[in-house]
Amino acid sequence: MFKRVMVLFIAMAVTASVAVWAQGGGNVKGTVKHRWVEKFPIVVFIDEVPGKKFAPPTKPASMDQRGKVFIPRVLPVLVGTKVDFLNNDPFEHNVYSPDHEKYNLGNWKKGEVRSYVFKNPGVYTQLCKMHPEMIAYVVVLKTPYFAVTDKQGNFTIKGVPPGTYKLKVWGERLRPNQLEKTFEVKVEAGKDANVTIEP
Ligand SMILES: [Cu+2]
Repeated sequence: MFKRVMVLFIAMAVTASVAVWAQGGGNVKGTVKHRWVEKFPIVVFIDEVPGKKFAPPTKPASMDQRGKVFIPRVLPVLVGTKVDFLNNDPFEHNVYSPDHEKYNLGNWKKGEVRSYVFKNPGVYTQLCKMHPEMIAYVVVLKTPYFAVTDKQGNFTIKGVPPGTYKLKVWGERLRPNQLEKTFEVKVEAGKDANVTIEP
């Protein structure tokens, strides 16, 4: 009887760990400590997984415009992702970026959508010619392993394959030397790797 229970236990344990592995790894969880994090969200991301390229999502990401505000203010996407720019204000908006290859999507009214496919990694500032106070950022990354901080600076990057990685951060209030810093994290299947990041 005891033996049979043990066998059953071992079988259950093996099944559980295989199931965890099949789900694709662990989570990177933590907090970014920065004085401006409440107002200005920070992107935490795995910069590179050597030898791996990732297919962009088939579903577009989106950035809205409401009350003369881009929502979200900071939008991280995997390189190759299409972003739909919406307008939910009862007046026209424009979206352009002065960065990298530069673009201007024109002006459009409520309910219409203009899209852009981000083919190069980097940070693209989003501006509106009509409302100079409007600003947002599309952060184009090389891996799909990224997250944005909440008002307390907390973040979770889900489903990271087991391994050791270098995390990086991007935020509009971070200085160039802070953007260069890397933070090592070891991910194990089915577990949370906890990190505290002080850029
Ligand atoms: Cu506008």
